[in-house]
Amino acid sequence: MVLAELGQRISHALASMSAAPVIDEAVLDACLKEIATALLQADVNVKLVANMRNGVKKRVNVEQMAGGLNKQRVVEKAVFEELCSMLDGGDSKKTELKKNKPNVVMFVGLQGAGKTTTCTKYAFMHKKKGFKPAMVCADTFRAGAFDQLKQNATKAQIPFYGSYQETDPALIAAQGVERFKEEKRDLIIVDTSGRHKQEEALFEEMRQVASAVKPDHVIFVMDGSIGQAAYDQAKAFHDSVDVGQVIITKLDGHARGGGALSAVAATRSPITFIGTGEHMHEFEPFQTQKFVARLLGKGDLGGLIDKMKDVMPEEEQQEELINKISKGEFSLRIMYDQFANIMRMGPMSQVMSMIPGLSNMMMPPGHEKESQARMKKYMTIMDSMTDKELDSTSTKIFSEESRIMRWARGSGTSPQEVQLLLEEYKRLSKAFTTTMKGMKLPKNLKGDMNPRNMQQSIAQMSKMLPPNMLKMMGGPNALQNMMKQMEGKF
Ligand SMILES: Nc1nc2c(ncn2[C@@H]2O[C@H](COP(=O)(O)OP(=O)(O)O)[C@@H](O)[C@H]2O)c(=O)[nH]1
Ligand SMILES: [Mg+2]
Repeated sequence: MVLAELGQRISHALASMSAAPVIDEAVLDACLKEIATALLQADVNVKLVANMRNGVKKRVNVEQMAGGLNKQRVVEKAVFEELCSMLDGGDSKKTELKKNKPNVVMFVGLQGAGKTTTCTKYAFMHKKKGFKPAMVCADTFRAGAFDQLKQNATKAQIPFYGSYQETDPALIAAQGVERFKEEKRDLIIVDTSGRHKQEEALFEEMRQVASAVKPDHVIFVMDGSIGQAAYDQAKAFHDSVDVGQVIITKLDGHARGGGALSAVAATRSPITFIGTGEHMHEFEPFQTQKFVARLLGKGDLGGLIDKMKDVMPEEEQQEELINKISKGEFSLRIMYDQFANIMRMGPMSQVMSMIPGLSNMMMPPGHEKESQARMKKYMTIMDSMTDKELDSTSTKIFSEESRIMRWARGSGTSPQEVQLLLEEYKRLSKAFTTTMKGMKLPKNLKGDMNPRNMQQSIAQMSKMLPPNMLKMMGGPNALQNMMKQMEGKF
């Protein structure tokens, strides 16, 4: 069962309970039974489910409770809190990195779990926070492992270490860590190998690498969609090396909610981050309450805002940008940056799924992929332009054949495709300069988000979205409705 479905079923159970004329012991039991079944089918460990059921019953005393509405709230709250405590992996302070000392972080997990990808995301995120990360490839098992790490690290501009000849993972790991300690790197990430299944050879290797590098942190990376196997797998890794935190990957796809819950229970360690896609920025800190709220269909406005804030340029740049655009100076570079922003936000469906009430109204699948592919192509063409061309605000540059040929050649596209870019540019330029005229900056984007100005900000942000994106979200009216809904919910 996918995460969204689990959430729906729990919400359904709660809703049918509150529809009952009186909430008594029997009604509560029926509701808890439905929730328990949903959790079991979502691969949550049997024992955890039993605990959760007992936990709710302990918190809720049906006899002593007042009227119906209140009862429903009390039960809802108890379920919410029990789910949160299921995900509580103990002290999260222990997972923090120290400044000004080399932090050695070792990643473990089965093959294909997403270790190498996650190492890069983790390194990249900490680099943005001011750390000096480096990556060591201690995977000598999988052919091409070093090349993959090298490629990822290069893309993220992070130093790396590895070897094509050496076959002893512990030795490479030790050499790499030593090298980067000498180079005063303060976050040294050790990527290890995996196997397709849990086998002793892998755990022995993990013990050897761990004793060679003495990691400050061991992170267990788990594919969010592995199902009932999660508990045993997490426990097996926890028993071999000192796992202190969990990262769940592929929560963008058909991930089951239960795996996350089970991994926490098995390792008694918190989930610190989640992977929500293949790209470097598709990585977010794990927040228990948000996760559970999302699971229960309460939406995740906070997450959406964080994401928007993350991709919004700094305030001054923003001001400059708006000034330029309202004066009609919409250059290709501005268009490029806008595309990059949209790409960084991930597929629209992902953003939309965070908006309450909208999760079920997704666009037909494939739609956003298409438009992303198109944007990527346009960006490639723009990559082969000179700075002067990018900063130009005139469409005249598109009338010179030699220029068009150069861009097409440089980007591996055809002159026709360059023409399409021109059309898009003209359209966006017009749309942007008209909408932006007289627009005020969403000042409160930066400050505290209370529900009222959150709504305003989203309204204003929507104006800054390219029109095709707005269309994808259902047009201005749909957006208006959405905000009304939000007002009701928060
Ligand atoms: N959709 C999605 N794919 C992911 C995510 N994390 C990793 N992957 C993909 O999973 C595959 C295996 O990842 P890799 O990092 O090589 O796994 P490793 O064997 O554990 O090092 C690759 O195709 C990744 O692009 C994620 O969060 N979402
Ligand atoms: Mg790998």
